[in-house]
Amino acid sequence: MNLDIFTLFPEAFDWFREQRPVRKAIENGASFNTRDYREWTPLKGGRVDDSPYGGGAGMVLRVDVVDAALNGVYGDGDRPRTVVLTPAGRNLDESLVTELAAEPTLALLSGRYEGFDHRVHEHLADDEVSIGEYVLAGGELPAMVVADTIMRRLPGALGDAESAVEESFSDALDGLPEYPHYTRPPEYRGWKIPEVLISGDHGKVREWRQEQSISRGEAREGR
Ligand code: 6GU
Repeated sequence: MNLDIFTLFPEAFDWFREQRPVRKAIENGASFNTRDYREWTPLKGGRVDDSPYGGGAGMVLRVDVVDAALNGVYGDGDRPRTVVLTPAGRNLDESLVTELAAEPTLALLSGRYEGFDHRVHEHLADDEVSIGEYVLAGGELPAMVVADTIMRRLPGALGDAESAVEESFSDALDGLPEYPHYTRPPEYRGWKIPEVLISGDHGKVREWRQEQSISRGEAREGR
Protein backbone atom coordinates (compact mmCIF):
# COMPACT_ATOMS: atom_id res chain seq x y z
CA MET A 1 0.00 0.00 0.00
CA ASN A 2 1.18 3.44 -0.95
CA LEU A 3 -0.93 5.91 0.98
CA ASP A 4 -0.81 9.54 -0.17
CA ILE A 5 -2.51 12.15 1.94
CA PHE A 6 -3.11 15.50 0.26
CA THR A 7 -3.36 18.25 2.84
CA LEU A 8 -2.74 21.91 3.65
CA PHE A 9 -1.22 20.84 6.97
CA PRO A 10 1.36 18.08 6.40
CA GLU A 11 2.89 18.72 9.83
CA ALA A 12 -0.41 17.63 11.43
CA PHE A 13 0.56 14.05 10.48
CA ASP A 14 3.98 14.01 12.19
CA TRP A 15 2.63 12.36 15.33
CA PHE A 16 0.63 9.80 13.37
CA ARG A 17 3.60 8.79 11.25
CA GLU A 18 5.60 7.88 14.38
CA GLN A 19 3.01 5.48 15.78
CA ARG A 20 4.16 1.89 16.08
CA PRO A 21 1.67 0.20 13.71
CA VAL A 22 2.42 2.84 11.06
CA ARG A 23 6.20 2.52 11.47
CA LYS A 24 5.93 -1.28 11.35
CA ALA A 25 3.78 -1.22 8.21
CA ILE A 26 6.34 1.09 6.56
CA GLU A 27 9.23 -1.21 7.60
CA ASN A 28 7.29 -4.00 5.90
CA GLY A 29 7.05 -2.19 2.58
CA ALA A 30 4.11 0.20 2.87
CA SER A 31 4.56 3.90 2.26
CA PHE A 32 2.88 6.85 3.92
CA ASN A 33 3.29 10.26 2.31
CA THR A 34 1.83 13.66 2.97
CA ARG A 35 1.44 15.85 -0.11
CA ASP A 36 1.06 19.59 0.33
CA TYR A 37 -1.34 21.23 -2.15
CA ARG A 38 0.76 24.38 -1.93
CA GLU A 39 3.75 22.61 -3.41
CA TRP A 40 2.04 22.32 -6.83
CA THR A 41 -0.39 25.20 -6.83
CA PRO A 42 -0.41 27.12 -10.12
CA LEU A 43 -1.55 30.25 -8.23
CA LYS A 44 0.65 33.06 -6.98
CA GLY A 45 1.79 33.21 -3.40
CA GLY A 46 0.97 29.59 -2.65
CA ARG A 47 -2.71 30.32 -2.91
CA VAL A 48 -5.05 27.31 -2.91
CA ASP A 49 -8.54 28.63 -2.19
CA ASP A 50 -11.04 31.22 -3.35
CA SER A 51 -14.38 32.71 -2.34
CA PRO A 52 -17.53 30.80 -3.35
CA TYR A 53 -19.50 31.71 -6.48
CA GLY A 54 -22.94 32.89 -5.46
CA GLY A 55 -21.55 34.37 -2.27
CA GLY A 56 -21.54 33.10 1.27
CA ALA A 57 -19.08 32.63 4.08
CA GLY A 58 -15.78 30.82 3.93
CA MET A 59 -13.30 29.79 1.31
CA VAL A 60 -13.34 26.89 -1.11
CA LEU A 61 -10.37 24.76 -2.23
CA ARG A 62 -9.90 25.20 -5.98
CA VAL A 63 -10.31 22.35 -8.46
CA ASP A 64 -7.28 23.46 -10.52
CA VAL A 65 -5.13 23.34 -7.38
CA VAL A 66 -6.24 19.82 -6.46
CA ASP A 67 -5.80 18.64 -10.07
CA ALA A 68 -2.29 20.14 -10.21
CA ALA A 69 -1.33 18.33 -6.99
CA LEU A 70 -2.60 15.00 -8.36
CA ASN A 71 -0.69 15.62 -11.59
CA GLY A 72 2.40 16.59 -9.64
CA VAL A 73 2.40 13.32 -7.73
CA TYR A 74 1.08 10.88 -10.36
CA GLY A 75 2.09 12.55 -13.62
CA ASP A 76 0.10 11.91 -16.76
CA GLY A 77 -0.32 8.22 -15.99
CA ASP A 78 -3.17 6.44 -14.27
CA ARG A 79 -4.33 7.97 -11.05
CA PRO A 80 -4.94 5.77 -8.03
CA ARG A 81 -8.28 5.40 -6.30
CA THR A 82 -8.96 8.86 -4.92
CA VAL A 83 -11.05 9.47 -1.83
CA VAL A 84 -12.30 12.91 -0.83
CA LEU A 85 -12.98 13.31 2.87
CA THR A 86 -16.30 15.00 3.52
CA PRO A 87 -18.97 14.79 6.22
CA ALA A 88 -21.49 14.17 3.40
CA GLY A 89 -19.66 11.02 2.26
CA ARG A 90 -20.24 7.30 2.76
CA ASN A 91 -19.76 6.33 6.40
CA LEU A 92 -16.50 4.52 7.03
CA ASP A 93 -16.93 0.94 8.28
CA GLU A 94 -14.82 -2.24 8.26
CA SER A 95 -16.12 -3.36 4.87
CA LEU A 96 -15.04 -0.08 3.28
CA VAL A 97 -11.68 -0.37 5.06
CA THR A 98 -11.21 -3.85 3.58
CA GLU A 99 -11.86 -2.42 0.13
CA LEU A 100 -9.52 0.54 0.53
CA ALA A 101 -6.74 -1.51 2.14
CA ALA A 102 -6.65 -3.72 -0.98
CA GLU A 103 -5.67 -0.83 -3.27
CA PRO A 104 -2.02 -0.69 -4.35
CA THR A 105 -2.10 3.10 -4.02
CA LEU A 106 -4.69 5.30 -2.38
CA ALA A 107 -5.01 9.09 -2.45
CA LEU A 108 -6.87 10.77 0.41
CA LEU A 109 -7.91 14.36 -0.19
CA SER A 110 -8.15 16.35 2.98
CA GLY A 111 -9.59 19.86 3.02
CA ARG A 112 -10.17 22.87 5.21
CA TYR A 113 -12.25 26.01 4.80
CA GLU A 114 -15.74 25.31 3.48
CA GLY A 115 -14.58 22.26 1.55
CA PHE A 116 -13.66 21.60 -2.07
CA ASP A 117 -15.00 23.04 -5.29
CA HIS A 118 -17.65 20.45 -6.11
CA ARG A 119 -15.88 19.54 -9.36
CA VAL A 120 -13.28 17.79 -7.19
CA HIS A 121 -16.04 15.43 -6.04
CA GLU A 122 -17.50 15.13 -9.53
CA HIS A 123 -14.38 14.67 -11.62
CA LEU A 124 -11.30 13.96 -9.52
CA ALA A 125 -12.50 11.71 -6.70
CA ASP A 126 -13.76 8.14 -6.95
CA ASP A 127 -15.30 8.07 -3.48
CA GLU A 128 -16.56 10.45 -0.81
CA VAL A 129 -15.93 9.21 2.72
CA SER A 130 -17.12 10.46 6.10
CA ILE A 131 -16.06 9.21 9.53
CA GLY A 132 -19.43 9.86 11.16
CA GLU A 133 -22.41 12.13 11.35
CA TYR A 134 -20.96 15.26 12.92
CA VAL A 135 -18.88 18.05 11.44
CA LEU A 136 -15.16 18.55 12.05
CA ALA A 137 -13.27 21.72 11.17
CA GLY A 138 -11.06 19.93 8.68
CA GLY A 139 -10.17 16.69 6.97
CA GLU A 140 -6.89 16.00 8.79
CA LEU A 141 -8.42 14.01 11.65
CA PRO A 142 -10.65 12.02 9.27
CA ALA A 143 -7.59 11.34 7.06
CA MET A 144 -5.72 10.01 10.10
CA VAL A 145 -8.72 7.88 11.08
CA VAL A 146 -8.94 6.38 7.59
CA ALA A 147 -5.15 5.93 7.45
CA ASP A 148 -5.10 4.24 10.87
CA THR A 149 -7.81 1.74 9.92
CA ILE A 150 -5.90 0.87 6.74
CA MET A 151 -2.32 0.84 8.04
CA ARG A 152 -3.08 -1.42 11.01
CA ARG A 153 -4.38 -4.04 8.56
CA LEU A 154 -1.14 -4.15 6.57
CA PRO A 155 1.48 -6.88 6.97
CA GLY A 156 3.67 -6.41 10.04
CA ALA A 157 1.68 -3.49 11.49
CA LEU A 158 0.47 -5.33 14.55
CA GLY A 159 2.84 -7.24 16.82
CA ASP A 160 0.75 -10.36 17.24
CA ALA A 161 -0.41 -11.63 13.86
CA GLU A 162 -3.67 -12.74 15.43
CA SER A 163 -4.55 -9.49 17.12
CA ALA A 164 -6.54 -8.05 14.24
CA VAL A 165 -8.34 -11.31 13.47
CA GLU A 166 -10.71 -11.61 16.41
CA GLU A 167 -11.50 -7.99 17.09
CA SER A 168 -14.66 -5.91 17.02
CA PHE A 169 -16.62 -6.06 13.73
CA SER A 170 -14.24 -8.64 12.20
CA ASP A 171 -15.44 -11.61 10.15
CA ALA A 172 -14.19 -13.91 12.92
CA LEU A 173 -16.81 -12.32 15.19
CA ASP A 174 -19.50 -12.23 12.48
CA GLY A 175 -19.24 -8.43 12.38
CA LEU A 176 -20.13 -8.13 16.07
CA PRO A 177 -18.35 -6.03 18.72
CA GLU A 178 -15.58 -7.74 20.65
CA TYR A 179 -16.14 -9.56 23.97
CA PRO A 180 -14.81 -7.91 27.16
CA HIS A 181 -11.26 -8.54 28.41
CA TYR A 182 -10.06 -8.92 32.01
CA THR A 183 -6.66 -9.29 33.63
CA ARG A 184 -5.19 -9.47 37.16
CA PRO A 185 -6.20 -8.96 39.89
CA PRO A 186 -9.19 -11.33 39.87
CA GLU A 187 -10.90 -9.12 42.44
CA TYR A 188 -10.47 -5.40 43.01
CA ARG A 189 -12.60 -3.35 45.40
CA GLY A 190 -15.08 -6.21 45.34
CA TRP A 191 -15.29 -6.13 41.52
CA LYS A 192 -14.87 -9.72 40.38
CA ILE A 193 -14.01 -11.10 36.99
CA PRO A 194 -16.41 -13.65 35.43
CA GLU A 195 -15.66 -17.09 36.97
CA VAL A 196 -15.71 -18.83 33.61
CA LEU A 197 -12.46 -17.09 32.58
CA ILE A 198 -10.50 -18.90 35.32
CA SER A 199 -12.37 -22.20 34.97
CA GLY A 200 -9.76 -23.62 32.59
CA ASP A 201 -12.60 -24.81 30.32
CA HIS A 202 -11.67 -23.39 26.90
CA GLY A 203 -14.95 -24.45 25.30
CA LYS A 204 -16.92 -22.62 27.99
CA VAL A 205 -14.71 -19.54 27.59
CA ARG A 206 -15.32 -19.52 23.84
CA GLU A 207 -19.07 -19.90 24.37
CA TRP A 208 -19.15 -17.10 26.97
CA ARG A 209 -17.22 -14.74 24.69
CA GLN A 210 -19.56 -15.42 21.81
CA GLU A 211 -22.59 -14.72 24.00
CA GLN A 212 -20.98 -11.48 25.17
CA SER A 213 -20.34 -10.37 21.57
CA ILE A 214 -23.92 -11.13 20.61
CA SER A 215 -25.47 -9.28 23.54
CA ARG A 216 -23.16 -6.31 22.99
CA GLY A 217 -24.25 -6.28 19.35
CA GLU A 218 -27.91 -6.30 20.41
CA ALA A 219 -27.30 -3.51 22.91
CA ARG A 220 -25.75 -1.39 20.13
CA GLU A 221 -28.72 -1.97 17.86
CA GLY A 222 -31.06 -0.81 20.59
CA ARG A 223 -29.33 2.58 20.61
CL1 6GU B 1 -14.43 13.38 6.35
N1 6GU B 1 -14.66 15.83 7.26
C1 6GU B 1 -15.14 16.76 8.13
N2 6GU B 1 -14.75 18.02 8.00
N3 6GU B 1 -15.99 16.47 9.10
C2 6GU B 1 -16.35 15.20 9.22
C3 6GU B 1 -15.88 14.18 8.36
C4 6GU B 1 -15.02 14.55 7.37
N4 6GU B 1 -16.44 13.03 8.72
C5 6GU B 1 -17.22 13.31 9.77
N5 6GU B 1 -17.17 14.61 10.07
